[in-house]
Amino acid sequence: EMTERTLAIVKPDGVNQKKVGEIIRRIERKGYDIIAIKMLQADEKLLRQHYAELVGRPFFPGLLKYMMENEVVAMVVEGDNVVKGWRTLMGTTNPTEATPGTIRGDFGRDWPGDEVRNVVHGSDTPENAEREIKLWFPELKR
Ligand code: YYY
Ligand code: MG
Repeated sequence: EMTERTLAIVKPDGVNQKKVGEIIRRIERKGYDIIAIKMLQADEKLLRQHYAELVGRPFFPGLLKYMMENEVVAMVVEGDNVVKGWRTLMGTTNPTEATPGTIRGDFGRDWPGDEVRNVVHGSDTPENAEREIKLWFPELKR
């Protein structure tokens, strides 16, 4: 097994729907360790770095607006194969396709013509996880 870390974020719609506790419960039930956690208002500078590869995409302005419409809860989560495992708990990007029982399948929304509201973020590779953790938790020294 590979112990690794990932960046998990409860997005503004997760906070608005009061799903923070439910999401943390699922992380802990899976046996992962939350090694850092904070609530913060993301700003445009942070989000442009976080989503650097998506900045030119047509949906990016909507994504920015969505990610800034409330505070978010950011977490560093540690465990065996947690990068892939957290994405399994999240479900697929598009909530209408996400499997029931996943966070996005249970709590996500995708109204036609509106932006994807998919409740949570998770890093897609261990390398991106380390990059994102540095960005969101510069104060974390381990
Ligand atoms: O990693 P994940 O969040 O599942 O998807 P990404 O492809 O990295 O896109 C990040 C974020 O952008 C996604 O969670 C919603 C939004 N988005 C979108 O609104 N429309 C798309 N066609 C693709 C992504
Ligand atoms: Mg992604």
